[in-house]
Amino acid sequence: MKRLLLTSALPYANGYIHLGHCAGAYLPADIYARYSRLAGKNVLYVCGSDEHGVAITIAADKEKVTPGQIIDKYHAANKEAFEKFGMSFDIYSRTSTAQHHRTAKEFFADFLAKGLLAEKEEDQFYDSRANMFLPDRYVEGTCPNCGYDHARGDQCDSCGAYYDQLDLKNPRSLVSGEKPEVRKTTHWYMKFNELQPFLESYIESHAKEWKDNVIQQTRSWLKQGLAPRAITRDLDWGVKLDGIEGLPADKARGKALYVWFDAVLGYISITKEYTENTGLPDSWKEWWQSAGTEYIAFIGKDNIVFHTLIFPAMLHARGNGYILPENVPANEFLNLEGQKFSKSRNWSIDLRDFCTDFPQPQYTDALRYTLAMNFPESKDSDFTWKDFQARNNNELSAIYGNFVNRTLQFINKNFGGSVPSLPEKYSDLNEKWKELVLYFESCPAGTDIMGSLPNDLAEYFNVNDLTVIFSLWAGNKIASGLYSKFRFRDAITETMNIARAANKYFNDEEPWKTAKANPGECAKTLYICSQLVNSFSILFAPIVPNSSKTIAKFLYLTPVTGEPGESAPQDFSLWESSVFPLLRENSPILSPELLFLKIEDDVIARQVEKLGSMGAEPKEETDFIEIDDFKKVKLRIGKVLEAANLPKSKKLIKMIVDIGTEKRQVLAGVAEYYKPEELIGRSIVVVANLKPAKLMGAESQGMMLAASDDSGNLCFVAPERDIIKAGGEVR
Ligand code: B3M
Ligand code: ZN
Repeated sequence: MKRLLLTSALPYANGYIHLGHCAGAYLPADIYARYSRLAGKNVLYVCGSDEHGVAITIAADKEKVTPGQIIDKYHAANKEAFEKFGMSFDIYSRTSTAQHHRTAKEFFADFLAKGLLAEKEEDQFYDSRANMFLPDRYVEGTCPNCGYDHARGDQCDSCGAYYDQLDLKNPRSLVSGEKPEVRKTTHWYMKFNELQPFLESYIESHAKEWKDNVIQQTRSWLKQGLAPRAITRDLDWGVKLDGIEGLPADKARGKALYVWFDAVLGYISITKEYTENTGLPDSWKEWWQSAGTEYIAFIGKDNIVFHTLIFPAMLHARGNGYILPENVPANEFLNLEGQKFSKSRNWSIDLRDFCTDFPQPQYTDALRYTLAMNFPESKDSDFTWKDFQARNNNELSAIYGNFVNRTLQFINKNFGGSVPSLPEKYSDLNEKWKELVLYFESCPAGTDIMGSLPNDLAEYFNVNDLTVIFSLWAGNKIASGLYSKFRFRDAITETMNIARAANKYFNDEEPWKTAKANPGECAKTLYICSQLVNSFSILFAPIVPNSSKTIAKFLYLTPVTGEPGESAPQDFSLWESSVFPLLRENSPILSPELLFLKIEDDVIARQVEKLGSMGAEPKEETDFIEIDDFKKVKLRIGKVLEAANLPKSKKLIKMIVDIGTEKRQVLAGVAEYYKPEELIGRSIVVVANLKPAKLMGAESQGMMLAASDDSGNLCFVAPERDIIKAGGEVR
């Protein structure tokens, strides 16, 4: 049986998980894991907390505790919240374990021995009071471009300029407040450039199946060309470099691995922990080093290149038969009531707060369903409380819950609380049902399925029976196909459509009439309905597992919801078998309670009120300006005549630009995104009336417009057609 290895991005243990995280990398993976287990796959679903890097140390500074306290607090809280949310991890561990540190160091040592790491000396700010080098997020000062006084170490939040840390004016250490000195430090750079050809063919070999957003972003990185990247930091927190073979102790002192280098290896170290726990310590290799395993990495869009390029490069460079992700189905971002999630503005819903306010499992299900129906699969999407209410009341409750409830109520009232026994006429209904499904299976695409139905089946079933069994069979199949393409929203819509068909069946059969007029027919109807209820407990399990457990209780069955350790026979697809009748005649049925209670308006209103209650800032768009304000900025088309890297700067490119009336020297912080040669001859939009500024000793007589996003992409803004001469006005 094929093994399926699933991972979700390891969340930083520096804050609480919110619904945006859930919709990005966690719930899709859980739904997929549950679906795959139900479909008979041998699944291992691995996750854990990412506990290193400045994300952790900054949180510790802010809360005035140690990094160790930060990770313990948030690891425990997030683990618990995930459990309540029904995440079916096989293991949820963390990166602070000895196993993890060992694993990460092994990779580093291996790359060092293979000559894949280059040692480089560079200048960096050093806080002599705090005795530490200052990573970019730990310094602030005056922007060398616009003069903004709280610019970060490598980037100005006010004007967007990128610069070298050392160009910052009046630098201040955020640790001690002192002016840092400049010291030399050594770092190890991984030669990702040497792996470019391999990565190109890896990515292109998957270009057809992978999602568009994932392929586009990855290709654009490859197009820029991969550069060597520093994989170490001067940091007192993380995987330390001590005790690594081939690395002298004095060089290792004070250094830790860059968090991304160790974090992705967490997937492997946590798998090792899992197999150790099961008593087969070596069997992690079956998951990571065997062609019989398919590996899927679930993430949010801000983590794409780390999973499509960096991690695959590391796995490939390590050799040893390590497998690579077969797919990286990254989601876009979920917004909340039309705005970005923001903890500082209290514009967020933390999972643990949700679980406190809605402790009953049916609401967890309603949240899972609502998030899933709004997954940002191909573009950013939105969660609103109103939608949550509507999805619960109008879909889960009114369609799915209603069908389950009316069926089981009816059986309790009219059939003494057990699956109706079939009358003589329908004694072979199970056989005929199977024949019918086999017939559906045998029809080539495009067949008029009902029109060419064999006579015996057409006479045996009435048109309502045929329609509902067909809906079950087709919905099951279509949903499977959609799940395997990671199209969860559509898969779930299909599933709900089967429940819609089931309600229609109940209505059309009018069992309340046949109960007296034709009891045999009534028994058949409710027999079929009870089979559907049971099948729904399987088909809805990946999405709303708690409801499936409740149905199992009504039917006196052991619940099977795609969780680890459930005793399903290996290689048996319960999912596929759910198109057949599985419940036996006369098996007992409990008098049901409602699966989903309606959610009232006041409950929703209270939640909406909570949002932003700690002083939300106005939305970005509401900060209007007058047209005359805009006109103050003179935008012109500039043609790049010359371009060269500015000596001693990693980020700046110096260009001579023709803006029609004159030639200007313009500096732009884009060296990480463009090669100078690429820019010569291009038309780019220039701010022509910006005061000249000095950057690294050179004068910049203008600014070029560029666009950037949260994923680290940046590109120039250029006219859509190259027909405008230099000097052309942009309005
Ligand atoms: N912790 C970043 C994040 O939480 C990072 C992911 C690591 S995946 C190996 O978005
Ligand atoms: Zn600035």
